[in-house]
Amino acid sequence: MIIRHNGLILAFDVDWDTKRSIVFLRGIMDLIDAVKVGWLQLLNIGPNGIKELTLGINTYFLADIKLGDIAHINEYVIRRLRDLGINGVIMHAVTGRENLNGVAKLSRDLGIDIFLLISMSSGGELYDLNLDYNVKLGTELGIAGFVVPATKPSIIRRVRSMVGNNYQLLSPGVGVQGGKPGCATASGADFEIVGRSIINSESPREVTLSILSAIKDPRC
Ligand code: O7M
Repeated sequence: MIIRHNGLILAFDVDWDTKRSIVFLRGIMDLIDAVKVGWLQLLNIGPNGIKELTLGINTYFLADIKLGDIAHINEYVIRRLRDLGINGVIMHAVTGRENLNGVAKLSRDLGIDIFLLISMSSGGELYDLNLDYNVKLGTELGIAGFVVPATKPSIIRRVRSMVGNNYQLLSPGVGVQGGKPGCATASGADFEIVGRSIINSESPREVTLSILSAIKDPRC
């Protein structure tokens, strides 16, 4: 479970080296609740670089590789990510129960949170056609929460009404993709996920503060 202080997760989609990454993160760490890393880190600084980040910055690290393979591969990846200091992992719901069952149990045993992707901020029409099925699947698997798009507030409201307060809802698509800061929170999300609006800004701290003020007084 991600501890909520601010309601904001940084999508850290950068190809920077670890030194530059750590300096940047230290500048805004007090404003964000978790750092989402993924393919950009894996392909640029590699697993050892990710480990350096998780050792260098004291926060919750969410791995977004949208994992979605057969059970045996999923389980290997989860174990390796745990060794790198990762706390939570985003997985595709679309692979179905058989591929998710074992990994959900393994993750609980290892203390890793699974967040299931059940809709997408762009496209994702097959997900949206099967929303109820995937939400129910997630609740039966005993995962930590769901990824729901800030660009589709009606989906956030629907998922929140289905799962109550027992699951965390993480919402990407804020800013560059069109989601208005604060709207996902107003619709029922626990965390808004923001990347480029912060990372590409000349003054990341000021932008982050203005997003936080929208999250504190959430509306669409
Ligand atoms: O704020 P952005 O648009 O620069 O970044 C959005 C991040 O959220 C980026 O890291 C995407 O991979 C991720 N994301 C989406 O944009 N849309 C989705 O439907 C799902 C995700 C995702 O899984 O984020 C947790």
